[in-house]
Amino acid sequence: MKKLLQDRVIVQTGDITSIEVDAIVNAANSSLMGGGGVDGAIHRRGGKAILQECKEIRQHQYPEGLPTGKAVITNAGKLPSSHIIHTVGPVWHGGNQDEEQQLEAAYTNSLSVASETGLKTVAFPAISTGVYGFPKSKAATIAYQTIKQFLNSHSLPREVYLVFFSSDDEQVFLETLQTYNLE
Ligand code: AR6
Repeated sequence: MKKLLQDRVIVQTGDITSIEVDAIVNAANSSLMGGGGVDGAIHRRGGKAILQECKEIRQHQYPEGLPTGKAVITNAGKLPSSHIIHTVGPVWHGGNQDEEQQLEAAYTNSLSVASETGLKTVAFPAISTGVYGFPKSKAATIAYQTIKQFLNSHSLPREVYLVFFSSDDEQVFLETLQTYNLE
């Protein structure tokens, strides 16, 4: 575990579905109907109430699906966190299809939803770095710089947790920050 940015960013390894924060972020897909990876784990452990609210959002707000880079908030069902912020990261196609800007948007829009809802603590998984194939080191740079920029101009959320599923992934993230002198 490591704290950065005057302790407002906490980097750790673990299962994000076990974390008690105001909101955990879901690396969802546009359907908002669940899937594999962290999305599957959240819906499995959180139960039906989350899916029910996702269905309502699809019906009333996003009939075509949640566009890549956008974010919406729901209840967290049986999970220990209070809310879920669902966002859709980009699928990695090699880097020439706006993937970097879309990943940045996924982080910024998730943080904006948290801030507007008055949330103090938010936990992110490494969006797009699993099934969607975004290179981990590149994603680390974008995630950290985007969060840093947001926190510099907003008092909420007060703390952002970056939760990696393996200590190897946490290491890649921390080494990337060191390599590019981003801390
Ligand atoms: N806690 C923390 N991190 C996790 C967990 C967990 N419980 N489970 C996986 N990760 P992914 P994506 C890490 O594939 O790349 C789904 O099918 C994982 O090791 O969950 O954005 C959705 O429905 C990786 O580092 O999300 C979409 O269709 C990171 O979370 C698609 O996958 C993201 O991996 C989204 O793909």
